[in-house]
Amino acid sequence: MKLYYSPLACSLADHIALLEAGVPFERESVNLKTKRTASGADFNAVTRKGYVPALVLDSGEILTENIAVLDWLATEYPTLGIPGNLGRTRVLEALVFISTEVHRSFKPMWHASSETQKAQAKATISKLLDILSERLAGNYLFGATPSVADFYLFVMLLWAERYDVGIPAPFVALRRRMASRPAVQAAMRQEGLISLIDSEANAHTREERDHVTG
Ligand SMILES: N[C@@H](CCC(=O)N[C@@H](CS)C(=O)NCC(=O)O)C(=O)O
Repeated sequence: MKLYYSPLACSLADHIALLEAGVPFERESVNLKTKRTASGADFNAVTRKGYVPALVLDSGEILTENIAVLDWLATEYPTLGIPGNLGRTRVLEALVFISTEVHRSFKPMWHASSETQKAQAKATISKLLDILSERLAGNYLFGATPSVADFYLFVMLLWAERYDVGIPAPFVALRRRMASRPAVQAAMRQEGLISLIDSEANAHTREERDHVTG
């Protein structure tokens, strides 16, 4: 398996998922402006869509679209999903909300937009994250362990921090919790992003220690 990704792009969710699953995979970064991969290949030849994530399966088939890639990963490696009757549907429901509502709402932040449009986008994202936080069922969206939906959400929470978007308090805690996970730290290190979460991960470790010893 090979993941095409770009640092801090939505493909970080898939990168984390692969590391959480503990499966062997290759990865190659893509310059999204030039559409060249790190080895100099033409990324448009991998997928004409020209965007990440793209996951090349061992069969040679190529999966694109984050919802589909994350759903495939959770089906293939069930620890990345949630069990039960409606388990897969609930994860899909969250993935679709994160992709088509939250992710899409960030677009004015990196396209030429007025300050008013950016302020409107921030208010929309805060409201959407607020709605999503209402379904938090434990330490993570669906309970005690994270699913692929949490990995995608985590990327949105990193973007929120970068663009100064207000997020609900439970998601500040979730971002910290995620930042302290070894797979998340490994993915961030591999993408050259570890400095973004150093303080969060340390804060979480401090909280845990104070909780245990306090
Ligand atoms: N519909 C795609 C969109 C993915 C997407 O927006 N990828 C961004 C990074 S987060 C990208 O590669 N943008 C570069 C481009 O579109 O040229 C999906 O949901 O996977």
